Amino acid sequence: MFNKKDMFKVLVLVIVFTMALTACGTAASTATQAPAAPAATTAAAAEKPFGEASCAPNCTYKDMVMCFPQLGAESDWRTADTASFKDEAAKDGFQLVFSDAQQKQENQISAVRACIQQGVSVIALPPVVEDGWDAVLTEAHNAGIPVIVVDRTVSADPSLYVSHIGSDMELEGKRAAEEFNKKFPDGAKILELSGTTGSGAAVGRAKGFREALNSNIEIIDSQTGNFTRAEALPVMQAFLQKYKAGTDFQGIFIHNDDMGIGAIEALKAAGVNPGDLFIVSVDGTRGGFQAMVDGWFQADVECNPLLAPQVAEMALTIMNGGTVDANVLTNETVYYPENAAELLPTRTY
Ligand code: GYE
Repeated sequence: MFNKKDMFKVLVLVIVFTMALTACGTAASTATQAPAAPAATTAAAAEKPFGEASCAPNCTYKDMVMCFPQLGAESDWRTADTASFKDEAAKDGFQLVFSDAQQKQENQISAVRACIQQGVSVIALPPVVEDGWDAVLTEAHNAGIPVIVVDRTVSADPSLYVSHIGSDMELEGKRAAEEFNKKFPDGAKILELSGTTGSGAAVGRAKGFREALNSNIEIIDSQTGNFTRAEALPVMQAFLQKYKAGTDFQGIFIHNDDMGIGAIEALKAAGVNPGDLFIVSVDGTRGGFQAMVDGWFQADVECNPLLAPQVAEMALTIMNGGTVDANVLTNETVYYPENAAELLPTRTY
């Protein structure tokens, strides 16, 4: 019925028809896919790492505004920590939004809220206490602002912040306990002067201390001195009213050097030679080293306040869309009176 010429015509027609259909199909599918485009954009946005800034992947420190709602100025450790952040900002050239919460959580929360309002690039939060951060961390998260928890820890869900950088407070407590275990193999009675109630530093140190302390060493009393010299002094005085140094207790675990210095003052004022007791402190500040040189502290567990270089580097990585570790712990040691005099001049805080 069909000759070759007709066959050719049919073939051409079929091809043309198919092409038209395909074109229509493409047009049609483009049309039907059009509403799907935003979905594709949403998917891409969801894949974007949390906290990535619009300058990514080329953000520099000049693009960074870091909020640092410091918790207070209660100790030499804190002073050094504040200086570390201010120096780092000056060195790197990022803007630091600094505030001092005077050890009050509500002040820190207000400072964080102000930073969210301001639209900072990152919040480095040193939480005064562990609990009560969920609401404000959620607000920061909803605003797309990454939070790095610095120094002390929070009890909030880890999905609400990007990372934690700081010391292993439990390990510090364990290290202190080991000093007592070595000193008192036959057991002893001791006191504890602890840090701010509910703070990650105090909770962690107390926990690690108790976990590692030999069962023949009894903590007969534990009171907070809120990490300050001024508050530790009356607490030590009250201890001395209740317990006789040397008889009722042979040692004191003190959660930071400032409280240790306050306690030494109280001991001396009461006519007790602090060197007759076994005192172990935490931080490793110049004041702590001096107390070892003077013979008052028998060991000082290091806690390093110079956290800003790591925090700044991590913040920039986050802004550039990079991945970071969820928990970065500081490498630390224990210092002893033996070489305290030699090391004191090298101490920067
Ligand atoms: O040990 C103490 C300061 O949170 C690790 O706070 C910090 C502690 C430090 O007041 O001196």
